[in-house]
Amino acid sequence: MYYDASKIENKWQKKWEENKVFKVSYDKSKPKYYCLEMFPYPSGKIHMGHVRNYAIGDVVARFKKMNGFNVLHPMGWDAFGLPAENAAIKNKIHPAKWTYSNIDYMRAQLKQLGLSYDWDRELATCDPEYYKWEQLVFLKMFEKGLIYRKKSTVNWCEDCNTVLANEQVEDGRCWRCSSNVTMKEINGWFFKITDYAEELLEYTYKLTDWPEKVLTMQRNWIGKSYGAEIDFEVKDFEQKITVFTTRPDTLYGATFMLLAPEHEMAKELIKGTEYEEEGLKFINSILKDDKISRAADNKEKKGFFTGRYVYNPLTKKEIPVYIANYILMDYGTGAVMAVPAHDQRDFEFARKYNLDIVVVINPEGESLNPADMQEAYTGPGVMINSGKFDGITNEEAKSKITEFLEEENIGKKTVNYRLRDWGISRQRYWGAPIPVIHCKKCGIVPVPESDLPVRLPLDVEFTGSGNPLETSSEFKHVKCPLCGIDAERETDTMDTFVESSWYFLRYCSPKCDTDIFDKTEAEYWMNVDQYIGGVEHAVMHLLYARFYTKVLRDLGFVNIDEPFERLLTQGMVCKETYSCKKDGWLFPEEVEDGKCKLCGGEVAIGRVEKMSKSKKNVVDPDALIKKYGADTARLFSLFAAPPEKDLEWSEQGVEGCFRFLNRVFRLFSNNLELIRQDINAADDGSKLAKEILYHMNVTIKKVTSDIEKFQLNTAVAAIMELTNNLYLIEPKLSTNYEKMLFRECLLSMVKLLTPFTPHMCEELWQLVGKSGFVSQESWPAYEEKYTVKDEVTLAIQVNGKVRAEITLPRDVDKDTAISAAKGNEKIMGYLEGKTIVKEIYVPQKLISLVIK
Ligand code: OVT
Ligand code: ZN
Repeated sequence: MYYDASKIENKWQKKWEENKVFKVSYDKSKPKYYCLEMFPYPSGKIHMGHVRNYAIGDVVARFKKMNGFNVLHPMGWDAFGLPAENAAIKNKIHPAKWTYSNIDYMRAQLKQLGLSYDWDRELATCDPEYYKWEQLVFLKMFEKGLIYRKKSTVNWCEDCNTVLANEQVEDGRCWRCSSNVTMKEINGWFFKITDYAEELLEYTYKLTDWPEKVLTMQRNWIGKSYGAEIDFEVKDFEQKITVFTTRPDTLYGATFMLLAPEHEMAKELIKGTEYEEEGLKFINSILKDDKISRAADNKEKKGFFTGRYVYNPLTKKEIPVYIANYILMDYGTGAVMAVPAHDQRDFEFARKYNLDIVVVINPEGESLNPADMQEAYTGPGVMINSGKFDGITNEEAKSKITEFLEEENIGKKTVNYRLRDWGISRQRYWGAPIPVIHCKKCGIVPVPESDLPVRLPLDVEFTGSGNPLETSSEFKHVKCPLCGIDAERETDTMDTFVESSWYFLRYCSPKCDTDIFDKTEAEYWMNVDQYIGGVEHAVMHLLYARFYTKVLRDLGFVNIDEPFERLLTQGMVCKETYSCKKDGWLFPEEVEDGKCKLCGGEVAIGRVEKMSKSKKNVVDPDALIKKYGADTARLFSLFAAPPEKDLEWSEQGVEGCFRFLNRVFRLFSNNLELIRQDINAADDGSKLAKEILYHMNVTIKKVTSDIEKFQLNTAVAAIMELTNNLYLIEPKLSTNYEKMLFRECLLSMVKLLTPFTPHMCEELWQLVGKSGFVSQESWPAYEEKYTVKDEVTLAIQVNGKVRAEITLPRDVDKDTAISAAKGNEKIMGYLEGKTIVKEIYVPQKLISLVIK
């Protein structure tokens, strides 16, 4: 009998499925636990990142189930998105077909991993039965004023006649045709997430079981800042320009003003002047650049003088107005008071265009001279050159100057957020259609609820040019629901992050066809008790899901404020890379004796990097499972590193896990006779029995608390240690009582291992003659009293040197300990012919004898 992983795994996967072992249903009488892993994009095949994510989730789900919880552990598919459409263009396969065949393949892979999902709850977001509810929510949000349309700039490829997602722009060129990407203004739909900025921020302080790192990232993304809005009058011009600044303390140092090229006043100020022609050229040239590179710190600062001046409201001086590439409309008002002495980018700009630099804050005990400054001074200090505010600290000046501006009616205190509204429009086919109709007479008309879902048409061409939805006349041409004239359906689809913003709610009652979800069931299951996924979703997905949950709450669909109680962000799966000068990245099999097999050149053993196809350091889960089995794949993913840390792939590590499972299997098969009999013996006071009790209880205690703390790697290590100890104990077994405890310990060990390597554990459970599934057994209990060893090993010193060790009862008294030490054979040798002058006993540590 040997450990035949693939046979065992197929057998138990089938049995779990046949017996619906992981099916769950709403049951108010039981405590619930909702364990959720981020659902995958059906991109083709699973990768090791998935294996790790889902193995971690499975340990938690199985552990909670064995602890008596009614565990909701669902799985589904984040099925819309660009890859399906790219495949359609490249391989002439319909996105739906591509997606569903990937789902079939990946579902089979996940089943091979033995994950404890309730597959009856599986959903795919591209199913109209799913997205129709999203369309309903869209209508409700629209009605409530939470959705609006506005113009925004997108990446545009002229040749493909299409909008490009950021990831489709490679070095400023189109991924498909390599022509230059330009920026274009188009209309799109926006969710008013900014309405929730304050609440989203506030709750980051209440999510106590989220990683602090993620909370910080969310807070930075929301980016709340206090500051002031200040009006600047324009010389010889009607309109004022309002700036937002977080540094009102530096207002006296504002020596010029900068406008974003998009700012409405940029064109206004130059209209009809000698600056107009060149100015427009400048604006257009900047708008071609994407915003990220425009605002990059190392980007050259470019400006255009408008010929206009504004008055600094405090110094009353005329200061020039420039249009500048690095000013964006996204923050504040798109107009900036430039303070070169105290802002680095403004400093660089001032130096380049020879503009005044006026210091208004001196560092404590220092006096800055603009001519000598190498960079802006952005630290704290004492005010100068600031009229009546001289001499106070700049922190004080912040509020004092703001108050003054309010009194004088030239400014006001404001709160600003970095967070922008969520642009959800995609000019794409493979997404949930936005349920509105454009009518020449009535304007924007929501699709009547009774007409939902607005289904994606299937008669669409994928040429790579334009939005495929535009080519479906059946889809596009409709009658206006209000007035009946010919109208056009909206052809934008929604960002896939909309689907992933509420799938966890749909899992509560995925088949419900009368509502977005069954309210009673959602109330029972929510919140998600444990959410697990990659840290790349720390900001957008998690923020969107939190926002959408709050929106659903305010629309009366749910009664919760936050979706995810506890969050675990897992680390990356990484592996060593290889490369040579000539051929670049190499597959490990292209390397032999440190040389490249292709060119014979020297191979550089590269850094450990996140697995990726391009770096050729990928390990394919299929191959791994084929060679070692799913239990080994799972165990390695869990054992090799703590979940939140990066995991470095190691073939030896995998081998080690495989050997361990074989060792466990052998321990059972070697002792089959013993463990199959139900021994019942009374405590015979045996020492070995105590040892078994100790190891068993200590391990149960450690594994239990480790899993609760997500220290899954150390939990596995504890079980490995137990295995070693049982191997040492086994040959010493003699009394019936010892055998009984040994058997009990083995049974507990199977249970402890079940969340990690469930297939082998089911097999062992059956092997020892148990019926039913160990997956449905209850978690082993331990008794605290057995977790303290009642014997301790003490060192015996003679004249300060350790000469022997002795094992004695933990609570042994001094006299007994010392006479036991004197009676020790080795020690007796040292004592011969000498006199003891001092006897010291340090309980549980040592006995020290001083002799002469
Ligand atoms: C894998 C994790 C993900 C996520 C989950 C699903 C990868 C961690 C990064 N549908 C969305 C999604 O992310 C989720 C939705 C809720 C928004 C690697 C990558 C390298 C592994 C690799 C190997 C070979 C080739 C390529 C990569 N990661 N760690 N290691 N879907 O399908 O992408 O964060 O929690 O599982 O991922 S998903
Ligand atoms: Zn109409």
